[in-house]
Amino acid sequence: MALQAAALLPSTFSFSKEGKVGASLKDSSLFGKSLSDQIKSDISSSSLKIKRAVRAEAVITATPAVNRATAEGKKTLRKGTVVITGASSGLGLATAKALAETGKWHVIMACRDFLKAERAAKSVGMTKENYTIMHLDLGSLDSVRQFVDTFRRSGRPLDVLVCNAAVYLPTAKEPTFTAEGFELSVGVNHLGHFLLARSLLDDMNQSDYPSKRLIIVGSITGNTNTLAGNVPPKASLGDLRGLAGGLNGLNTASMIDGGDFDGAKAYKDSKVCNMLTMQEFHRRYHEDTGITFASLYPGCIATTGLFREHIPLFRFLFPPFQKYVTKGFVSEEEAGKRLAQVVSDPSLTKSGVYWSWNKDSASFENQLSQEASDVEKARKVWEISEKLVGLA
Ligand code: LMG
Ligand code: NDP
Ligand code: PMR
Repeated sequence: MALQAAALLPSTFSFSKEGKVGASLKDSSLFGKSLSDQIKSDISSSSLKIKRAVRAEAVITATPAVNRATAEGKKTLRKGTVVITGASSGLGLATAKALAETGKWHVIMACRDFLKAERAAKSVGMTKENYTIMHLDLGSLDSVRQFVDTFRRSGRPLDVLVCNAAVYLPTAKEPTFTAEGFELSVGVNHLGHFLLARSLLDDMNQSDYPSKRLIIVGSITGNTNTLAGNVPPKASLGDLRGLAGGLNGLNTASMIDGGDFDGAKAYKDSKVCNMLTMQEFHRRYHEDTGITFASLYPGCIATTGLFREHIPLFRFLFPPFQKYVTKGFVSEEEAGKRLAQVVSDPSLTKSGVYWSWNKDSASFENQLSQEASDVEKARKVWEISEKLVGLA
């Protein structure tokens, strides 16, 4: 499917590839210094602005102008390109729809099931010029690498990446594994996205779009500073011994903390990794790239496919429970609008932030739990993850 999809795309390979190699993150002098030296709080915003202006100038010579002059001489923003993983259902689909219908975005739906994605896009009324489906199975690192290659060959710039796809396996008694042998929940939700985001950062850095963003979907249930995060089993990464061992369940545990397999905990742990990863990206790259790194909890979207593996009684009771008891329920449509705001709203450009929404659907910067904001743990998760996915 991926190859078929790639074959249909315009072949601007040599141009875009040259451009990308020329300005690669690794090659850039901006990235010459040690990455662990990135945490600097005392940089004045004016020096940042100058840096960005210089960079923007450098990029504009290599890529098409971001603003197109209209007849009246007014500048309009070109259409942005956003990649959304898991856009074939639930939050991802609702976000794809919300962005596509503004006419300001071309959505790359990065999905493991091509036909399901096509049907989903049609079912919500998305029109052909506003989306492209590209194959991505986050449970296979080869597939992630192939996706990156297919995307590059499309010749499109990358302006925003949304890491949204996830699996939740609350009833599984035994762990299942990705192609590389990582426990599936952490393998798909965290490690697949980690490789994807790291690989595409370079591409995003070269885009001339004025507000580039990397968004990772987090959750309240990974945050133990909330009631929802205290429903057992609670997230906890421990000393990361299972992750360091590769989560293969053979010579090492399948759980990050080294404990026995628990599907609900594995999911919550993976969300903690997502939120830690977003902050580590921020610390390492925000200052030099100007890219916004953010995560969010869009509300409890109790009707999505996320709960497909749960028992029928749970699926029946969960939506009314969230609607009438916790009042944390949001519809897929509302949640999609929230994530679309994080993608494109001019007021949500702050980096390193975890967004949530209040009862009136107004966004606010929320507090992460102690573990989900642990700087040292974020660095360790990053370093172990880059070894596991073959980046270090
Ligand atoms: C694990 O169970 C599962 O084992 C795992 O597979 C995975 O799903 C994981 O986090 C996900 O959860 C943990 C367990 C917590 O959660 C439960 O599902 C227990 C629900 C027990 C609720 C008691 C209410 C009894 C009412 C009967 C009707 C069914 C209602 C179902 C509600 C839908 C599901 C949310 O188990 C515990 O350890 C128990 C401790 C829980 C306490 C929390 C305390 C708070 C109190 C508050 C109020 C709410 C009342 C709920 C009433 C709901 C009525 C619709
Ligand atoms: P859905 O199950 O509806 O959507 C998940 C998407 O991920 C699907 O498109 C699914 O594809 C895709 N996916 C699963 N595995 C893979 C894989 N190996 N490779 C590529 N794509 C894959 O769930 P939601 O919309 O609820 O979840 C979206 C995000 O929102 C998740 O990150 C979740 O953690 C988060 N979230 C959800 C909440 C909720 O209440 N629902 C609350 C807080 C956060 P396919 O269609 O083929 O199955
Ligand atoms: Mg939870 C008090 C508010 C609240 C909120 C906002 C959520 C969100 N939940 C809340 C409370 C409770 N939940 C309470 C009091 C209970 C015990 C009755 C409870 C139970 C519960 C279960 C069994 N909740 C769940 C489950 C799941 O299987 C879901 C889960 O943990 O998946 C990992 C879940 C969720 N509750 C939420 C949200 C957003 C979920 C979906 C999980 C996610 O995507 O993070």
